[in-house]
Amino acid sequence: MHDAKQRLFFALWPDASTSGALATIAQEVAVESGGRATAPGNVHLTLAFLGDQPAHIACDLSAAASRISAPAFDLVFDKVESWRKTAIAWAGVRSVPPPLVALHDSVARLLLATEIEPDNLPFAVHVTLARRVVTAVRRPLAPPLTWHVAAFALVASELSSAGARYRVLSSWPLIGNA
Ligand code: 2AM
Repeated sequence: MHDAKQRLFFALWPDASTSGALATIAQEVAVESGGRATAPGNVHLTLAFLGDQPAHIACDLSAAASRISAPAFDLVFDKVESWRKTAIAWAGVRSVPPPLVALHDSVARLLLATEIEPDNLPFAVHVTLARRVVTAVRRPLAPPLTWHVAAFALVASELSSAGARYRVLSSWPLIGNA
């Protein structure tokens, strides 16, 4: 039987208020850098990019991800920078909270157990704000933006003529979430 492919990634997906705040910053940074702002509903932080996978894999991944037990944490975005190679501008954190590293490690172990090879790039904690930037950006984000991370998600990237649209397939709460 034909098994369609899905382009999948694990991500931290912001709540509506954080998403709105990041989208506003994305608009400012797009103007500043000459890039194109990330669409407001697409703002996220990638934990692991899985690429094209057979559609049935999402079920296996969801079952495995539901067994991850990790604490909630705060992410304080306090800088905006850009990468020349990929021409993206992004929001980042000076201090990476240990629970984020632990969650990333748990997801990496899950992928190993599922025999999926994510890309081997080191985990660079960033939220993409704008693409195709032409002017470099490197400045503090003032005031900083605090995102209370209360869940992580499995997301599908769907390409259309209007660009990529991300759809949360499942999400799992982190412990200690009020
Ligand atoms: P980003 O995290 O820098 O924005 C879905 O494509 C998400 O996975 C995007 O957020 C994207 O970049 C991230 N990603 C990581 N590695 C990728 C790759 N090799 N190809 C496409 N997207 C990738």
